[in-house]
Amino acid sequence: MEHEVLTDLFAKMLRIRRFEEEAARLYTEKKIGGFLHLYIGQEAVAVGTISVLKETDYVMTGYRCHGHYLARGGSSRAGMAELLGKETGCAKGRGGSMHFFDAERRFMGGWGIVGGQVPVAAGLAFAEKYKGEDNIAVVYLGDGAINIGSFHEGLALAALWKIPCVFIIENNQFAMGTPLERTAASEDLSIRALAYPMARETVDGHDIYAVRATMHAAAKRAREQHLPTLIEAKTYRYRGHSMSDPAKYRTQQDVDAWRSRDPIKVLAETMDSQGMKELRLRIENEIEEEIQDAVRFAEESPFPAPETAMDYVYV
Ligand SMILES: Cc1ncc(C[n+]2csc(CCOP(=O)(O)OP(=O)(O)O)c2C)c(N)n1
Repeated sequence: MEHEVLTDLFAKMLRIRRFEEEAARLYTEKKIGGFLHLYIGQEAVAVGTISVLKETDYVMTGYRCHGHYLARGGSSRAGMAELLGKETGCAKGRGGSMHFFDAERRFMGGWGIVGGQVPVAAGLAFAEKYKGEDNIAVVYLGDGAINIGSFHEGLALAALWKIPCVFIIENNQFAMGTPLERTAASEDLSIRALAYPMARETVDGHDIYAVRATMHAAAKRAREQHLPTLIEAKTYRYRGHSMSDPAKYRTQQDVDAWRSRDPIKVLAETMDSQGMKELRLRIENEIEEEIQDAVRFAEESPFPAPETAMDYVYV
């Protein structure tokens, strides 16, 4: 892989990791209200897939959305401010952790209802095809979303109407505290694509090279042939479902096994072995400064004024 690409992927994954580690700290200091679902461990999926998209493609995801927002180029400052409910946040402090949004970057959220984002993304893809644009829509969902009606509605229409949509199941092995084997009869989640039918792929979500190659093929299929793809990326969240989950339903050995192949650690080692250690250390410092700046910015920003509570409410 070219040095420039390697450096970019490393920086983007590290940005997400450090952003969320700081978010966890601020949460325990009670500076963030509501829920906080961390993406830590899954970074290679968002960064790898989004890295092959065009700026005009659409991206949508569920409530575990900080990683996708940052991978899409969302600002650390506006993301951190959103977590703290500040006016300067990417959703003007109205959305919080689960509802990051950045229309300029075509990042359409942050969606709290499990699977609800799937047909909405299919609609975005349909609109692009209808208008004759060559943009595609990419939507992320958890393994817990594949038994929800809206998942099947989205896929059925995408196959029927031949729309440029890529559906990515981030199989992090658990839906809250429920392991996958208690909710799905097959370990292979991509077979769900066969019913509609549409192309399907399974990829190691810790291997950013494989993730990029898989996404590249799916994006090309969508862009050039208007055909959807269902991708299952096998991954793992190192933290609990949300900050309030002590994750007692799994062993430390399981977590350590995934951590031993940590995608950020792997890329750091690759950079070092290719004579890029100095550059890696410089990037680590830059990311650290960026995240500390984002925390300061968020803490110093004002809360939305009470009289603006009804702004941006359509009905
Ligand atoms: C329709 C709906 N049902 C239930 C919930 C409550 N809920 C929130 S997260 C979650 C688990 C989803 O797990 P998964 O889709 O695997 O995503 P992950 O948290 O692993 O990223 C559930 C059941 C919800 N938000 N929406």
